[in-house]
Amino acid sequence: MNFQKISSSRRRFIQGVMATGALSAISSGPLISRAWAAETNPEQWVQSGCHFGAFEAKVVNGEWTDTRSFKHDKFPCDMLKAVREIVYNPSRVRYPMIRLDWLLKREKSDRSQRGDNRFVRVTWDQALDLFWQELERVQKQYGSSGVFTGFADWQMVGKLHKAGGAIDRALSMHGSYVTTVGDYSAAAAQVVLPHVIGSLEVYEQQTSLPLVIENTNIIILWGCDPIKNLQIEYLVPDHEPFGYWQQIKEKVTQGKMRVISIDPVRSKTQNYLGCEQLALNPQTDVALMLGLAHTLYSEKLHDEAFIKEYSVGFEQFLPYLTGETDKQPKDANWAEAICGISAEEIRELARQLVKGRTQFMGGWCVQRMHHGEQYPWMLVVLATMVGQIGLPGGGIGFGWHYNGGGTITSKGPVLSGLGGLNNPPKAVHAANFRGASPHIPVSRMVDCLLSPGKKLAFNGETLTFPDIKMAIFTAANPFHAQQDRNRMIEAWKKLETIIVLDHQWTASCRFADIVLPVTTRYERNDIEQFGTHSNKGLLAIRQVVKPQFEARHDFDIFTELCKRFNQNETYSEKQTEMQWIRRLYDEGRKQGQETGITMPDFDTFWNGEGYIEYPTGTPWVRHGEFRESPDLNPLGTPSGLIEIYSKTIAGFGYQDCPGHPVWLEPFERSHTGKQAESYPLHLQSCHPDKRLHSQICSSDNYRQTYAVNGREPLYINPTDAKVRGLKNGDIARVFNARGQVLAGVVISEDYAPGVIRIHEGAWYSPQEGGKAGTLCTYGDPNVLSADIGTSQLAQGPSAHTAIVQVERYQGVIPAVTGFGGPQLVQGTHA
Ligand SMILES: Nc1nc2c(c(=O)[nH]1)N[C@H]1C(S)=C(S)[C@@H](COP(=O)(O)OP(=O)(O)OC[C@H]3O[C@@H](n4cnc5c(=O)[nH]c(N)nc54)[C@H](O)[C@@H]3O)O[C@H]1N2
Ligand SMILES: Nc1nc2c(c(=O)[nH]1)N[C@H]1C(S)=C(S)[C@@H](COP(=O)(O)OP(=O)(O)OC[C@H]3O[C@@H](n4cnc5c(=O)[nH]c(N)nc54)[C@H](O)[C@@H]3O)O[C@H]1N2
Ligand SMILES: [Mo]
Repeated sequence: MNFQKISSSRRRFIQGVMATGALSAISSGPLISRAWAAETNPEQWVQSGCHFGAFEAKVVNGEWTDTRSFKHDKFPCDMLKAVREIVYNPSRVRYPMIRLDWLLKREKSDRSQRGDNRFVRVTWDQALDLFWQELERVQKQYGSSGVFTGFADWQMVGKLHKAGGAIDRALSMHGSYVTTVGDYSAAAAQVVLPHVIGSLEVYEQQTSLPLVIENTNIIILWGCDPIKNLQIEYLVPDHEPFGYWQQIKEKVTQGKMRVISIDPVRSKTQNYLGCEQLALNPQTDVALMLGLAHTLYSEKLHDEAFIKEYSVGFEQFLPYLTGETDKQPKDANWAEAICGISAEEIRELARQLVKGRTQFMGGWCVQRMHHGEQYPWMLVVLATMVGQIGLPGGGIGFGWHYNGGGTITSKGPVLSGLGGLNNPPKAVHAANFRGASPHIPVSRMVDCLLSPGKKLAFNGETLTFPDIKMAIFTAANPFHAQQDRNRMIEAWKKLETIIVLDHQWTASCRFADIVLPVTTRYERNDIEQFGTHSNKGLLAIRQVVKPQFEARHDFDIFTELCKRFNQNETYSEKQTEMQWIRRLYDEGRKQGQETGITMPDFDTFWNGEGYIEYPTGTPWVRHGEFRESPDLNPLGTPSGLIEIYSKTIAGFGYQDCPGHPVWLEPFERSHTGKQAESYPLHLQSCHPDKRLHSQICSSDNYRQTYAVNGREPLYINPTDAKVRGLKNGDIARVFNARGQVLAGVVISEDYAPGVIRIHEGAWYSPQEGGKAGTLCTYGDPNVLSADIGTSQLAQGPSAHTAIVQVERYQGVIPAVTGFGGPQLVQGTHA
């Protein structure tokens, strides 16, 4: 591959032409950072960090040439190989761009042209004038309900350069706007678990892994793949959990601990640990859990004393479990018919659960399904019946695969970051939502666009969908994240104006009207925690290379936008980038002093090693305080106890989410479920081993390390492949009534018959840009997923309720369309 050579020489050429084009509103300040010194220093290693870990970049004459992992990271992640390419790849957003027809006709543009990728390059001033004029027009014409900001939060790391903080701070000085509640990650669990166990659970620290290693006899990984998913964190990972998982692996090998993965697929974690598996049918977890609960109850193995002291509502749940209410006992035989695990295995597992110390580790994929609320709720009920919640190495947690769950949290200060203003000025436009809801559940966005004014039940509220006319996306790629691409393409036509801020030319950019180029993390200075839950230390994140092309920091873009309504100085507080970083550091240092933690002064930190490690904390047990004293440390539920039956939820009267957990058929299911005949395969769209969602998919060289024939891999069982005449490396067409994609076949015994996988985040690459129903040439699984809320309770995404058919692709194989920049149209300025 010599693309690197080509692109880097082209880059130098363009940089030469644009010598002063990349001016940012914030200068580097009076401090000379190592990164700025790079200009004069012909060769050096610069420390930086990202969601994949901390690292050092080799910079030669201002160009990033090599990457090595951070010396304090003992388990560096492979994806670091892809980060350099994020700066230098053909899909980089280079200049402010406006969609051709929008530039000519603004809000009256032909919206069916969205996706054809024809754009005109404009100056920053033109682009920001248009952005501001649109905000003004929409606020005046439609009020607050006309403007929507959706960001899914996977902005780059850094306390200062937070894309979400940057947009909120600016837009809230201009007016109000429709926002989102919940996220794609754990929407169902986030809504149901506070009713059941009093907190979100998903984003919280877990029992310290050393206590698990010491005390646990059986770990149940319930749809949970920590070895794959712990590679990335929301902040900079320290990858400490991998050391603990290595110890767990040793115990498994020595037969001193059992780990059972309940998963239709042999996960990366299972393969790493060499552990056991129960390969249940997809989407049938609640049936299996009920079978386990029924066995515990009928064999009198459940912990009656624990249930009595720490929970409410077992008596309301029991008649359902025993079949008193519906003549159907939810026993192991009943469960077998649904989940495919033999009744004997179910009974045996139930007995094992109470033999020693059992730690349930619940992942999130199973709640990203239709009726996704039932799985976390029923898992809490099962753990309650086992009776070990709050014991070291026992009980339940839903965050073991995320943000370094199970590390020991340090005693160090947690630095704040860019946020709202303390005393914000009066907004230019007063809030006026015209009777509509100011927020919508994030994955209901397309429903909202298609049916403004419609009512939506959500967690006991009734929301009215606002009539959104203008959407602004920053640090989000809705053309990856959102389900049912073809329905979404139609819904997008309802929007008069779409603005996207990104550094990669994603499908969301192709479907936008105004695209603004932002800098990557590696073109900014910042500070960030090393370890999200562990907060192990503090890391200087230094600028590796200067902003490329005309990219600007999110912060600077919004400072400039605020200039249009005279609030730029309020916005920036007249602080430069380095002044901000110093301020955030000094606040943390002060916080540290109050708790006896000594940190060097800022200059020593920044100009020195740029890394400090905090004193370690002490091991901790999740729900331990509650178990010790439920009266003094009640849960956040109405009763203060675990709610097996929730009066609150029962009171909402939702048929699709009654007062205690139940087995409910999803709207479609493989393995003898509904509609399995026409589309017999279950499609998993799990989180990728080699990406963070859609991020780094545009790193061309790295993508080639996993792509098959240039397409996203489709993992399939040998039997399913054979009956379809598929071989490794073939290009297959995957389809259902919602859409069709091409993908590259990988035959693997890891996949159970009837279960296939295409990882989420594969870039949407329409054969005919903008046309609903067209073939996706690369393999975006959200062309095939359904856009239906989990239930009236949480209205979360049901991405993993998807069945499909696969066939060998016949005919001329089309080129992949999704990568690279826009098609430049010249000289058509309105
Ligand atoms: N490498 C990497 N790590 C990541 C991310 C990433 O993009 N890349 N994203 C991060 C984010 S934002 C999130 S939200 C989390 C996501 O965390 P999760 O949603 O927990 O992760 P997934 O990998 O999608 O799925 C976990 C496991 O669920 C299993 N599973 C699928 N269907 C079923 C089923 O019907 N029953 C059972 N029992 N198991 C099933 C899958 O086979 C898989 O092994 O990961 C985080 N970590
Ligand atoms: N089928 C299916 N779909 C899913 C899921 C699934 O399991 N299956 N999982 C869902 C989950 S859990 C999640 S969290 C979502 C993730 O959905 P998203 O958060 O939309 O996914 P990302 O690919 O991380 O998109 C982030 C975008 O922000 C850009 N970006 C990064 N840093 C910055 C920055 O500092 N400034 C600006 N302006 N832009 C930046 C990146 O280049 C990228 O294009 O996807 C969801 N979609
Ligand atoms: Mo997520």
